[in-house]
Amino acid sequence: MSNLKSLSESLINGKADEVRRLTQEAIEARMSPQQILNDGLVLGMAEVGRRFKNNEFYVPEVLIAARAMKAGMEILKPLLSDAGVKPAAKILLGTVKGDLHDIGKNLVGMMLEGGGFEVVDLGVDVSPEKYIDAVRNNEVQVLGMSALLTTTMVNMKETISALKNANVRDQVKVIIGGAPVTDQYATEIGADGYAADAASAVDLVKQLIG
Ligand code: B1M
Repeated sequence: MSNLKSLSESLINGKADEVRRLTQEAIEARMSPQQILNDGLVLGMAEVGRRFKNNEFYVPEVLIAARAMKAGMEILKPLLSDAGVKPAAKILLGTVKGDLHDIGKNLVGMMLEGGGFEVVDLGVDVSPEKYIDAVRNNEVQVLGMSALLTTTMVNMKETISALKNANVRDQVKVIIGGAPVTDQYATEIGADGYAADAASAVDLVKQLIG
């Protein structure tokens, strides 16, 4: 157990090499990949999320911790699929049409992966048509849109209308976020939820897929 505590702590401190080494050690000690994921990596990432929410951590610390998480996940991923461990849900993520800001979206993606979800990242400048194709071609439970510009947040509404017209709106829960976006806007455009930051996005997804 103490090994997994060290693993969590190394992740929180963004020490990718340590995370890699301790993940390998935990595997060699015959711990299950799921236990290493949940009690080591995910636990550490949850603490990173908590600190970020409380302004104890800022964007650079979160990105460094997320990189350390990825280092551990690279080793665990093949073992998890061998063990048949399914991600809690699959989530589509993108920055809406006309918008090239992706730092926040990437952070949200990393935190979601840290929370045990599978993320399909569509990138930036994602048109409604691209979202629709992705919903049709992937078995996803949640569709997440990010926007940083007041001029592009309207494309969230456009996307939701397009999803309805394509008869795929009911297949996914839609969540939105980004600096100019609000809870009220989410309600107004018929999204299922809004998250103010990456850690809240993880909580929101957990709540929505119950
Ligand atoms: Co731009 N930019 N930018 N920019 N840029 C802003 C957003 C701006 C507020 C700066 C300003 O004027 N003060 C302003 C928007 C004004 C407005 O619309 N109200 C602005 C502008 C005007 C522009 C251009 C139009 C500038 C120009 O060319 N004249 C242009 C537009 C390009 C385009 O998109 N078409 C532009 C370009 C750029 C760069 C390319 C230079 C660069 C982006 C690089 C990149 O992303 N790869 C950039 C940057 C870096 C910024 C600022 C400085 C920082 C944004 C950022 O990354 N924040 C920004 C000013 C600012 O915010 N201080 C600004 C850090 C990030 C972690 O936070 O993205 O808010 P954020 O994400 C948070 C939450 O919002 C939330 O969680 C994240 C983590 O906590 N969240 C979600 C985000 N998405 C979510 C999705 C969810 C849930 C939560 O669910 C799906």
